[in-house]
Amino acid sequence: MTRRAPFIVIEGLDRSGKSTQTALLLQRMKATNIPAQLVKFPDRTTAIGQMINSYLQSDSDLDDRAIHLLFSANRWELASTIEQLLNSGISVVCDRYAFSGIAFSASKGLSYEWCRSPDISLPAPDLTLFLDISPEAAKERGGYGEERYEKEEMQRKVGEIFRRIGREISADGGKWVNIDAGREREAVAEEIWKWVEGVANGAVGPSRRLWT
Ligand code: 2DT
Ligand code: MG
Repeated sequence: MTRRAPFIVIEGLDRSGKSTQTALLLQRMKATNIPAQLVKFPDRTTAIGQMINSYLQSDSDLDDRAIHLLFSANRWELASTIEQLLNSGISVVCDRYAFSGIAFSASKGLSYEWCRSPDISLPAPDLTLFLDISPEAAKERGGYGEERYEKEEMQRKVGEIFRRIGREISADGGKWVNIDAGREREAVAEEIWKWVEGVANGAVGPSRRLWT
C-alpha cells in the first residue's frame, strides 16, 4: 500500500518571495527523491480561473461575494486531483490556498465567518508555511505590482487576518508556521526545508478536511 503523501501549503504576502521559495522547495524535494507536484491558486488556466484572472487584472468587475465564490470554486474543481495525488504518494506543494481566500476577501469588509464557509471540507493541509513580510520591507524590494490588491493598506490588513487564521489553525491542532520572509533568500529556504523535511519523513495521519 502506498503511504499518503503530505499536503503542504505556502501562503504569503505580496513580495514575500512566495513563488521563488515554492520553486526552490520543489527542486529540493525532487533532488531528495521526494515525489512532489506543484499546484497554484488561483489556477488561471481553467474557465473559472480565466474569470478570476480578468478580475485581478481589472479587465472586469465583480461583486466582492461573487469573486470570493469563484476563488473557492477554483479550489473545489481541483480538490479531487489533490486527493488523488496525495493518495498515490505524491506530495502536493500548493502556492496559496483557502487562507488567501479568507484573508483577501475579509480585508475588503466581508465577514470572516462568511468568507470561511465555502471552503469548509476542502482537503486540509498537513503543513502551512506563512511567509510574512512588513509593507516597509516589501517596499524595499521594489514595491508592489500592478494587480488589484497589490497596495500597502490592503496588504497590511491581509497580513493581520492571515495571522489570526494561523492562531486559530494552531489552536485547532493544525500545523501553521509563521516564517520571517524579510530575511535573505537562502535563510528562508533553509527554514522552509527544515519544516518540510519534518512532515515528509514523519508519519502522515489520515487525510483531514478544513474546519470539520
Ligand atoms: P497570485 O499573485 O499568487 O497569483 O494571487 N487571492 C488568491 C484571493 O483574493 N483569493 C483567493 O482565494 C486566492 C487563492 C491574492 C493573485 C491574487 O489573488 C488573491 C492575490
Ligand atoms: Mg501576485
